[in-house]
Amino acid sequence: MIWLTGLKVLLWVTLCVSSAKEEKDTLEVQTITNRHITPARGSSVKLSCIALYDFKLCGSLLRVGWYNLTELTDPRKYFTTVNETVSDDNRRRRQVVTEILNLTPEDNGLYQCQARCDSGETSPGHYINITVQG
Ligand SMILES: *[C@@H]1O[C@H](CO)[C@@H](O)[C@H](O)[C@H]1NC(C)=O
Ligand SMILES: *[C@@H]1O[C@H](CO)[C@@H](O)[C@H](O)[C@H]1NC(C)=O
Ligand SMILES: CC(=O)N[C@H]1CO[C@H](CO)[C@@H](O)[C@@H]1O
Repeated sequence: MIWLTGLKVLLWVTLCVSSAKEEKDTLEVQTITNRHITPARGSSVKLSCIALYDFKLCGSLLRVGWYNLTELTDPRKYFTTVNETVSDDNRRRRQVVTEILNLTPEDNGLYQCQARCDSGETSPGHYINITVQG
């Protein structure tokens, strides 16, 4: 029962988030990597994005990460580095680079950088299509 309640809350939050209007002032995601990349089998590739956000409006719990169907977190397969710089009083710039190691055709697919503010504001970057060669 507790789990079901949690799921309902999660769905509700997701609906609220998807209907929330994007405001560039609060949060903006820039995807650095090209839209279509064709790395060689066995090589690695870096997916890079930058979230520019207003610290006061967005909140300190901004989550930024690379996703396929789920967030890319398996440490044997994905190596992620994050760094953050402060531009002025309220503006921050967080760069997230996820390296996909030892590419195989199973890694073919669409990847997206997603950012979410503590306030519920979200901003997805454009999709990256990976097609492994060989
Ligand atoms: C942030 O991380 C990126 C990717 O690893 C790196 O190129 C950049 O130099 C880093 N910036 C700072 C300020 O450390
Ligand atoms: C990704 O690129 C490949 C090769 O160009 C293409 O066949 C495939 O349809 C693309 N996938 C998507 C989802 O756009
Ligand atoms: C490695 C991986 O999870 N690949 C999936 C990425 O997403 C596409 C759909 O866009 C799936 O078909 C892949 O299986």
